[in-house]
Amino acid sequence: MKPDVFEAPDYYNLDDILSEEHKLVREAARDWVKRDVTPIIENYAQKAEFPKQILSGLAEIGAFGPYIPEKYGGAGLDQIAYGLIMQEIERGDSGVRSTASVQSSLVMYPIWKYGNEAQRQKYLPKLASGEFMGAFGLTEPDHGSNPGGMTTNFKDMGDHFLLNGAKLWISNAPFCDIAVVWAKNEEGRIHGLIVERYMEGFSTPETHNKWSLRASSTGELIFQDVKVPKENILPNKSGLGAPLGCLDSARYGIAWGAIGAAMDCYDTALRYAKERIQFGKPIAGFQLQQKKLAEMITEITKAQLLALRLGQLKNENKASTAQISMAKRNNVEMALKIAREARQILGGMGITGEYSIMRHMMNLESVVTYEGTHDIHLLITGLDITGLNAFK
Ligand code: TGC
Ligand code: FAD
Repeated sequence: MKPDVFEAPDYYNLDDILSEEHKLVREAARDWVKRDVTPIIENYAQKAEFPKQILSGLAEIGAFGPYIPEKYGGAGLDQIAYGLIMQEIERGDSGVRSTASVQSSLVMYPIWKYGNEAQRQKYLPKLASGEFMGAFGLTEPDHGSNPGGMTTNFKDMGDHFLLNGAKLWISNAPFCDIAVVWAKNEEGRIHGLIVERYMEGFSTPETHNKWSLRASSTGELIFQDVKVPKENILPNKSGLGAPLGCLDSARYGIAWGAIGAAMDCYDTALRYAKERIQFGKPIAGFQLQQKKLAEMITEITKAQLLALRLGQLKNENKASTAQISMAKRNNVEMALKIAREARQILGGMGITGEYSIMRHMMNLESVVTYEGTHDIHLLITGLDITGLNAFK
């Protein structure tokens, strides 16, 4: 792969709005990605393997629990800093950002928000340091967009719960130490349970043959009469709103992360177009290539503004689910379109692993589907503005 000479575009001088802390956090993440991620990630993607050696680095830049209070080992940062970290990591690879998103927003967040103090003390510091890795089990083979239909269930056996069922498409599953698993009790009410790797009857087979997120480890969570101690239930929230609340936090991070992937594609294409000579001049001098590049920077700038404003709303606890959906949907589609256009600017070179664009493009095909598909987010906006539910 080519040396990492990335320069981040900031067409509307958004840095002027960021605090010194935001910029410091971002620079630390950016430097780490340049040093420890981009030199190795293509090779790991080709091998379809998650680079476990980067876990300690992710913890050091605050990617595990950026907004979780410091007393639990988190970085205690605000939502904009969280977004900037996700942006920088996804600039390197969406799969690496996935690992951080799941750990922070889908595992640490529910333990912090819905867990009791003993659970917070037991798990959060270890998750923040990367000593424990977590997975989030919501999706099932027959229930993806419609998680409320889940069939994974647990029975109260007096001194423990007995958990049965299966989850599919679970990031980090093959190497997780713990999983936050959503399952129905005998009354059909959804609860979160913390399942630990050592529990008998719990297995996590890896999902192979992915063309996307190849440097991220994806698998199943299978529960066959797993005895879960009663103290492992998350006591402070139940119902479908509990997992969906975690998704709000993760989707917000993705809205920022996708900008990182788009920036990397744009920066690569711009540099290539200025250097590549055809018909006696740089291809950047042809109007058709300028149209692509000008539209890319316009869309990146709009996405940056959307994410930044959403971050301000999140900091004030005012961001609605529908506002988050709009940003996730818009920014991921923006990144996917930019990856496709940037790939064309590189001509044949664009399909090789010499450049990051094709990997970003393939990764974004998962990002546009997970955490709520492109269609589902459109319907969330549709419901919000019309008051009419088009899901069912
Ligand atoms: P619906 O009837 O609308 O809602 C059920 C209850 O939940 C409440 N609620 C929310 N609460 C908190 N936050 C939200 N975002 C919420 N959205 C809804 C709602 O008020 C209601 O509460 P109550 O008290 O009245 O019961 O539910 P529905 O069954 O009609 O489904 C709605 C729908 C389709 C929008 C939702 O289920 C959905 O978002 N589906 C998409 C599923 C999804 O996003 N799965 C992601 C799995 S995790 C993942 O992909 C990780 S990828 C790895 C990585 O991040 O990198
Ligand atoms: P389906 O729900 O079957 O949807 C198929 C198509 O139908 C989509 O185009 C969808 O938009 C459309 N559709 C569905 N319902 C409607 C409707 N009402 N109206 C109109 N169109 C509709 N899940 C987890 O729980 N944890 C994870 O860590 C996790 N990681 C993932 C990692 C990867 C790489 C991938 C690919 C997925 C991951 N997921 C995870 C699962 C992900 O959230 C689901 O794939 C996603 O929610 C969509 O579910 P599905 O794949 O079952 O598609």
